[in-house]
Amino acid sequence: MATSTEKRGALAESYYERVREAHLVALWRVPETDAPEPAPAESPHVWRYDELIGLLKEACALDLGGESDRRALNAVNPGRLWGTTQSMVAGYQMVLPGESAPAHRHTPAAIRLMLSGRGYTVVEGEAVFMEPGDLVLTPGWTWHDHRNDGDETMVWLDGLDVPFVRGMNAQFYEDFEGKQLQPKLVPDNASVSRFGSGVVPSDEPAVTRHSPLTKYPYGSTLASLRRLREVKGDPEHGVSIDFVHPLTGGPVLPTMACAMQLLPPGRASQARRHTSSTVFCVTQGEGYTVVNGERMDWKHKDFFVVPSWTWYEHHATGTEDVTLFSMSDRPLLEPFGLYREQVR
Ligand code: GTQ
Ligand code: FE2
Repeated sequence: MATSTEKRGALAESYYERVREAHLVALWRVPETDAPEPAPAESPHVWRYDELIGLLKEACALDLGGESDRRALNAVNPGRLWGTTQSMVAGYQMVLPGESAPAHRHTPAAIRLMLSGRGYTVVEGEAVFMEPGDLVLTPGWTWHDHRNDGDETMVWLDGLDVPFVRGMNAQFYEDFEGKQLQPKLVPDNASVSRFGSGVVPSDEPAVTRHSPLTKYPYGSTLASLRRLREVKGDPEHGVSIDFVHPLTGGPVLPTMACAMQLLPPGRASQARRHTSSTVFCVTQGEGYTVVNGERMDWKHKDFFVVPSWTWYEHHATGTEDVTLFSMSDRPLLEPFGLYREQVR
């Protein structure tokens, strides 16, 4: 009896050995294939502005960062080896007065959320001026360089879809000829003049995959949120707006959607979870987010991650309205019927 069990065990072991050698795996040994719901590897986490700024200033003092031309610290999710979520990387970038970062382009798309100082990014020949709270797009494969001609240090949040693009083996990168700044080819802020007021020029028929509007200024974002709050009669859970492609109404980038919500002090957003993962950045005020029952405190300019399929709700504390910027990978899920959302 015992011998036959032993014999069967030995045969099974030899069987699995040969299955492995044939570069196969038995479905009945991969429980993940039938996982009933997402179990993301990444964890919720907050990156604090004050702490990271200290580290960026140290990089300036030590003259580090020249290797990459861009002084950015990218957030590594505690549950991952690399990347802030499975699809996105976020982090702060610092450009000192008089500094610039040479022009280059890459297939990963990027957003910048300006946090401190002012200056500009040139995107495909258009100088796009940035002030705190402004959202600026660098769509995939567009030439971009960053310049600080002023006397204040510029700091912004970078958000890129690098983990997704690399995961699909579709990353390409190029330096601009001679690693120079690119020439300005159109008037400054040209895309804002064209598309920035809720109207579109009648003779702009070509619809690009990404929004043709390069900048979404914080002043108009905040004004829209305040108007929306008024028409909704000061709603209990605050208000939220999506940044959209002016010609399609869709997300600003094919791989990343951006939004901004406003929560008055003492108010909280509805608890929700969805299959997209999200990076939030605090553009105003202070508060905390309850993620899977745990409280994460945050204040102005901090950013944090809420992984896929994880319950969360934001609370505004303090005396000022909270505005929370968010970027998510929802556009990567929706076309395939993979986006799901629940509200408690
Ligand atoms: O500023 O162009 O954080 O290309 C990572 C890659 C920023 C940038 C990052 C980039 C940039
Ligand atoms: Fe770049």
